[in-house]
Amino acid sequence: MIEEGSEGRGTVDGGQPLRVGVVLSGGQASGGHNVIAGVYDYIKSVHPDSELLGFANGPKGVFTGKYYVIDAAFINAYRNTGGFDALGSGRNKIESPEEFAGARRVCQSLALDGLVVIGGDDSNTNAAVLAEYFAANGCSTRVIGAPKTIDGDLKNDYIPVSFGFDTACKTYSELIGNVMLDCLSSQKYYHFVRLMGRSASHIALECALQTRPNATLISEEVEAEHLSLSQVTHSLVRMILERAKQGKHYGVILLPEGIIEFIPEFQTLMHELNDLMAAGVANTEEAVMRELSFNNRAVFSYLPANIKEQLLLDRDPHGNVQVAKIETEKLLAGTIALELEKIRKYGQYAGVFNPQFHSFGYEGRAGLPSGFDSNYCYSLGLTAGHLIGNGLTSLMVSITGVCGPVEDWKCGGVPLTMMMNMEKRHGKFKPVIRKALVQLEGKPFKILKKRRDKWAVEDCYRAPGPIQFDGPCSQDVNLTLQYEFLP
Ligand code: FBP
Repeated sequence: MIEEGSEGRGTVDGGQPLRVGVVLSGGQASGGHNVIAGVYDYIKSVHPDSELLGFANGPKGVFTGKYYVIDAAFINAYRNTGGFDALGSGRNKIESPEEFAGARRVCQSLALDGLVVIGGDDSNTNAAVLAEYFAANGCSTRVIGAPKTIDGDLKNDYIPVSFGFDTACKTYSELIGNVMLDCLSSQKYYHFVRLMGRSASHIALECALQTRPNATLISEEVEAEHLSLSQVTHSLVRMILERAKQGKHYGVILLPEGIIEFIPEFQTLMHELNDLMAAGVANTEEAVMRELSFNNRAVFSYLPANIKEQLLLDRDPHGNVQVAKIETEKLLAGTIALELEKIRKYGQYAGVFNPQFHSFGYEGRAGLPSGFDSNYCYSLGLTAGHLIGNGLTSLMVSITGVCGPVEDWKCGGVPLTMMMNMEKRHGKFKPVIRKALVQLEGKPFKILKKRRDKWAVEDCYRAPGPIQFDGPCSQDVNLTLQYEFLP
């Protein structure tokens, strides 16, 4: 429990001890422990009496005052490890007036000079609101965000990448490469691999560039071209027929978990479902069927029972649909099988379509951080410490130049409010940090587009193998960053 204490001392870099809190927020991402280690090393370098407190189990730990004191033995046991198990994480947010007041009381009582929120877009949105609240209510605790999420969608001109993306993509690419070699050996299955990434398709795109599958669906392209489920199905069926002509009844297809929200008919349906659930309509099939508009009811009623159930799962505390639980790969394989059977009746297909399903998500969020994520996270922590030590608040740590040697990286902070736009959450428009989706004009997608026709029919599979922690490849950054930032 918290002890009563004085106000934050407002120390700046200059030799006085600092008291800082850290909190891990949202989904796990490899490297989080190194952020904490960076903050620890920084504040101890300022003064040996500086203290680091780690709030337990996400933002709830902040307003309830549940924390650990982080000493050298504690942090040394977690340096360069994956997971968020040092403190635990949580998707809870600081939302109600009581929770804001609780957070202020805790931070003031602990005399915190700063609070480092290690989180994604939603957690950093929360950090921005908290920083404003503290400033407006006489609390001198500075709030600094560190960009975390495997999804890779927290990026902009100042934030080249969120931590965890590099490790997650390398982990999934190893698994996909293994599946590809298995597929090529037996030549009897179509493997559907659903990859994590709530909205943006950065993970699917990076894994495709790494492994060269026969097909990759990119949600942003599906949305831009208004492709319906039936059009997406037809494009995959064309690829399957083309391969069948060569006697190939196998292949590997990647899809991002968020794709369902980008297919126009589902987008409209899910928006209405979100609004209904925010308005208190029960999340049962009967209840929503009574309330849905005509077109959405038609789409919903034709869905298989498992997909209906998955679409009705509770939204997360930030109002997001839990796409990680929706088995879109099974929906797609079902529509493909139906289409192939129709074509078979016309005598134009005599193949066998045997789908196998994989969903790679949680296994990529807590592995040992890649060389890049280890260095990046440690630098994020050191920089967060510096920003707090220099009296700054409401910033996200910004490190640029990350494709070059670490010695040349440029470290600083960027205002959290600069990254915000209005989005509908729980049925209401709110300011939130803008998600960075895959840019269809960007180099990574253009490279995929240029190469994918060849990959569709030929077997150009690449199995990159496990993450390297030593040797010449250990510091390689992912291809997305390389294509975006290197000539
Ligand atoms: P963050 O944005 O909090 O980093 O989480 C991202 C993510 O891993 C998504 O890719 C995935 O859809 C979601 O978390 C899964 O959430 P949960 O861990 O609550 O099942």
